[in-house]
Amino acid sequence: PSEKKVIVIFVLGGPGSGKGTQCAHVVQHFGFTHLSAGDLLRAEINSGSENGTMIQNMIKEGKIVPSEVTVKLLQRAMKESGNYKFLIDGFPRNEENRAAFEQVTKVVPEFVLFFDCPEEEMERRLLSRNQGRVDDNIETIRKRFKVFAESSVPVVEYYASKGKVRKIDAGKPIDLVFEDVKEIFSPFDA
Ligand code: UP5
Ligand code: MG
Repeated sequence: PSEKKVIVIFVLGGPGSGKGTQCAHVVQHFGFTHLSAGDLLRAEINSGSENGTMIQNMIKEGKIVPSEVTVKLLQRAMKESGNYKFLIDGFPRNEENRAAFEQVTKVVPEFVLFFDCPEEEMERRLLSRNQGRVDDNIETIRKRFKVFAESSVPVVEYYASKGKVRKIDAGKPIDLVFEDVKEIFSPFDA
C-alpha cells in the first residue's frame, strides 16, 4: 500500500552474530520483509550480472562492495516486495553505505538492531556453518572481523549517538536471543 510510511530497521552485527537467523524469526512474527544485502549480492553473482566477478572478488576478500551497487539492489528489492516494513540485514557497513542509502531513498531507519557477540563465538559458528560460502574460511573470516571493527562499528556508534541503537546479547542460544528481539518488536505487533 503506497500510502503507508516506509519503515526500515537496520540489522547490524559481526559476521556470524546471527542476523539472518533472527531476521527469519522476525519475519514470521511481525510481517516484515527481510532483505539481506549479502544475499542480494550473492544472488547478483549467480544471475551472471556484469558486476558479478567484482562482487565475488570483494566478498572473498571480506571487502565492502561500492554503495551504488548495493543501494540499487536494496531499492529494487524494496519496490518488488510490495511491503512497507523492512529489515535490512548487514547494511550499512560503512559511512559511505549509510550516507548513500539515506540520500537515494530519503529513508532514515526507525532504529538499528545490533547483535553483540564475542568474536570466538562468531568464528565457531562460521566455521561450522557448511553452506559453501566462499568467505567462510579462517583467512577470510579474520578479514571480515577486521573490516567490521574498522568500518561497521563506527556506523553503529553514529546511530548510538542519536539514541537509535537497540543492542542485543547475541552470544546466547537462538531461542533466548529471539526472546529479547521479540520484546523490541512488540510495538510492531500486527
Ligand atoms: N547461529 C545463529 N545464531 C546462533 C546462536 N544464537 N547460537 C548458535 N548458533 C547460531 O548465523 C551464522 C551461523 O550461526 C549459522 O550457521 C546459524 O545457524 C548459527 P547467521 O544467522 O547466518 O549469521 P549472520 O550474522 O547473518 O552471518 P553472516 O555470515 O551472514 O554475516 P556477514 O555480515 O559476514 O555476511 P553478509 O552476508 O551480510 O555479507 C557477506 C559479505 O558481502 C561481506 O563480507 C561483504 O564482502 C559483502 N557485503 C557488502 O559488500 N555490502 C553489504 O552491504 C553487505 C555485504
Ligand atoms: Mg547473514
